[in-house]
Amino acid sequence: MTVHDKIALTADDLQGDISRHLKLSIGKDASHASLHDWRMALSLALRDRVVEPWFASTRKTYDGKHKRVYYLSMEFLIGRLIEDVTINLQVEDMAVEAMKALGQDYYEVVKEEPDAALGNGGLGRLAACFMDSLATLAIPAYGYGIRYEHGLFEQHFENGQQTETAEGWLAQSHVWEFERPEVAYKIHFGGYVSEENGKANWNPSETVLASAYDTPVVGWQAKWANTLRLWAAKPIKLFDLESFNRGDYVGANAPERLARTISRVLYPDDTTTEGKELRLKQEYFFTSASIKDLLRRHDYEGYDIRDLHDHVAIQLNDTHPAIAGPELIRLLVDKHDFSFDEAIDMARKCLGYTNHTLLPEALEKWPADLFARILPRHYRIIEIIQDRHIAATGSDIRIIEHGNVKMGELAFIMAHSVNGVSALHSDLVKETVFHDLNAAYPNRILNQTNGITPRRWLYSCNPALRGLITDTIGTGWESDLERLTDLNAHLDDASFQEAYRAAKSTNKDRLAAWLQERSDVTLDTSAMFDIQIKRIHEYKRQHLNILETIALWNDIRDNPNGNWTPRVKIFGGKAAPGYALAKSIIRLINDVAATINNDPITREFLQVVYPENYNVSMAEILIPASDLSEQISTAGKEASGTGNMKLSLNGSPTIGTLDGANVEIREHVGAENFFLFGLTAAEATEKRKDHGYSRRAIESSPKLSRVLGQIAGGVFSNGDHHRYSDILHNLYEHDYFLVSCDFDNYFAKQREVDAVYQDVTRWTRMAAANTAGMGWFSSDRTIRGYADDIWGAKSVE
Ligand code: HBZ
Repeated sequence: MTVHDKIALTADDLQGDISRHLKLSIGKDASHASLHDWRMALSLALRDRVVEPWFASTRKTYDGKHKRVYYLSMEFLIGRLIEDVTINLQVEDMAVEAMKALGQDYYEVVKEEPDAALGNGGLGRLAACFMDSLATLAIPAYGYGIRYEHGLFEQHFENGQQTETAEGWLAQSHVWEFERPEVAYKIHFGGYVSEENGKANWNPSETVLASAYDTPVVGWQAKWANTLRLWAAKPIKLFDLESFNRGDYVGANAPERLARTISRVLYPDDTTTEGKELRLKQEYFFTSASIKDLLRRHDYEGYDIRDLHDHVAIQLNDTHPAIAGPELIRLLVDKHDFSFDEAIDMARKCLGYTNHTLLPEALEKWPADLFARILPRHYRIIEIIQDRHIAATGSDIRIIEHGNVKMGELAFIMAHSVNGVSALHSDLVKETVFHDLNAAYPNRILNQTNGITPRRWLYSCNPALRGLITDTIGTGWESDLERLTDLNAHLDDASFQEAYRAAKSTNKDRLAAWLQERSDVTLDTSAMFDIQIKRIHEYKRQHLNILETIALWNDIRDNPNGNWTPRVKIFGGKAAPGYALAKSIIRLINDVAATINNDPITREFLQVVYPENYNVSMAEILIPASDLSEQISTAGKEASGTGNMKLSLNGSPTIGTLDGANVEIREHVGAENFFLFGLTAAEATEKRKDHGYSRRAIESSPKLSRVLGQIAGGVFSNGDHHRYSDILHNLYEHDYFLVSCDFDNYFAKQREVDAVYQDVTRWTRMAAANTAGMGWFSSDRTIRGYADDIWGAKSVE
């Protein structure tokens, strides 16, 4: 049976469904329908086809009594859904045909869909890739998160500086979801705890409703579908009629406003903690609703609460849902007569915790008094967890310390398994942040190197390369990505190489056309497209890249007749609104772009572009068009990276440090196909002990000294000597991220890149070897690892 038989679909059917939805669901006549209306109609017609596999999966899980995975994440960065669904259902051609018959361009309609940007970066996108793989592998699973009214802010540049405006994806109806008004839980905050008949009784001061919205997530070829259940906060009482009748119309709406605030905005907070009360409430809100929901399902299916761990695996995506431990214990003790020891033991059997960062400032901590005020019962439970932990292990690691509740320690102690997200990161987790807890609980830490879904990050975003791969090695690689190694036999084949280059140039043309239309910027598509796309952060070192760009510009100006390799440096990414230094880096990039792009001497060799508002949809255009992938973080600081995987898979060799998953990428694609530079993690740690290292490194590098002198001299800031004093001061006096120490090495490696790029055959071989070597980085492999090593969950065949 083909996937089309299974979902009973032909292009005619689809066309009929679209017309029917346009008329009956949207209430529009074809002659008056807008692009938006057509999108709604197409989406609804596609959604119809997801429902059958979705129901079938639910039934099979229920009938087979299969264990379910619950993936708790503050973020799901899913992006657009139309193509995701047409591709998983394998109906893209049909959709194109059906829309054409209706006088519409499918691709225009696709572009009209706003991104569901319910995440900041890697962590949120990883959750979305995991949902795709869980469905593809037919592992019964729920993703649980928050239905933010406003996703990640929109980024604009004003005079080169980042400004932010609210994102509004829910301003129009989100047709992919099903509202579940009957699935709602009361979530409490504040108040006090009393004792009744020896039982604790929480008397909260504030209560909101968590109301469920379900989006089906269909896997490859519609074999299986799971649910993404997002919680929206609503008031328990919609409206204060008493106030209204008194004429207090604003006051009448207060209950609604207060409750809604909880699911109003995504914290625009990549890697630094935000010590806000509202954020703690958000975390408890969605975690509590999710735990209550899975307990209700367990009970509904007639299972004994004492067997919970046989049916339920809960994964914590970072510490944001770490309150799951105390919440589950609370419900087991206060509502189900478990003893504390029994409840702690049960919670631990159900919970796994994934760590995504070593940066101390990113490990969540809450002021103990705030925590105790908002969650008084949980605070007491955490004290008990801590006591039992100390009694059982003799460890002197505490969860509550120096007036803070430390969520990393809580998550670690409450989970049966703690994992890092790349081999290097997991080793560093053992050696650094959780050194002592690792000693207290040996073997608890393991590694699951991140992965990416090849359906979205190759098949969907790169039709040109998809076609070549299938022509060369046949189908099947989409769900068995390691089959890409079959490409190795063709790497030196001239016709394969030519076709590989043709695919890349199609993608570069597509990017150039997009940029021309969007920002009236013209790209030289014969130049190397050198791309750095990720959140802006000191440790990711976009400033290293832009400093190198300035040094290259200097060299070209000094010798305009040299044999230069034309490059377009492309940046994409947002800075957290409160992160001043990251914002300065953005401004510097834009200032440098303005200067360099207007230099007639260097223009044909060097261009810098930075399209505003980088998001998933933009990544889908940039990644396939990339020639060179910049993965230049300070070694030891990037937990894994996943953009590095997407770029390499799409035929873009990496220039990078031995950091995060770069280490494993290099092993898989071959050291000869990777441009390595920079200090190692161990060398970086040593270097920091070497007092005055940055100033010395700068003074011993004529190129870097010249560049920093130009910035200080106002070359890129209209003579303003102070605009970048924050960056300069940091580099000279502190430079924790070792930009100065890695600069010369990076510059030299870039010149090696230039030379290799001119050797077209060699470069093509390298690029294709990257594609061929990246099969292991499919998130299908990652999810199998979690299922086997952590969840004890099985694929339903
Ligand atoms: O998680 C990222 C890591 O930096 C990256 O190396 C890794 O590949 C990826 C997936 O494992 N971490 C994040 O994206 N973190 C956040 O976005 C974040 C969001 C809110 C916070 C803290 C971190 O409060």
